[in-house]
Amino acid sequence: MEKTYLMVKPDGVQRNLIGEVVARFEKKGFQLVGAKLMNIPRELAEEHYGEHKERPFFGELVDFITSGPVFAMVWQGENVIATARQMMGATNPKDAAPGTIRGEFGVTVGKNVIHGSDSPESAEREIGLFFKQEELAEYSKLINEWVY
Ligand code: RTP
Ligand code: MG
Repeated sequence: MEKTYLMVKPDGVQRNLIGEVVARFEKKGFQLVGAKLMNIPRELAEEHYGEHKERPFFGELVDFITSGPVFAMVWQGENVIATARQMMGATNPKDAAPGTIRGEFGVTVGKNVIHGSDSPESAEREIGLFFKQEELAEYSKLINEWVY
């Protein structure tokens, strides 16, 4: 089953949006397989956002993501990577469609509430950065026949 890495960013945690975000993915029909509240060490943040190392906002991005606890999660389900990105909305909340997480709860691109892996390669890499294999749960009945 496809898996993705999702994370409520420090702004979302401070604004008490963890439950709202989790509820959306649960109600959609995806399964939570790993979750933890944590502070991201600076080196991990730099590695996670390594693709943006040369961008002018890199320092700010790392400062922000390490500024308070994040809620790190792994979710699974059919097409969960792409569907989660759609449910999150565009990177900049001003362009995010109404009904999406960033469209409903964000205002600025820097504080856009949630992170989600953007490809199967990113998902595998990011899950590996944030979770050990034994931190991921397995469901004995993987398929909910009322969803699939
Ligand atoms: P994310 O990685 O956080 O899920 O967001 P994304 O794929 O939609 O966007 P990405 O291009 O990967 O950018 C990562 C995060 O960097 C911040 N950003 N700031 N100041 C700026 O112009 C700017 N551009 C991007 C955003 O918080 C974005 O989520
Ligand atoms: Mg990204």
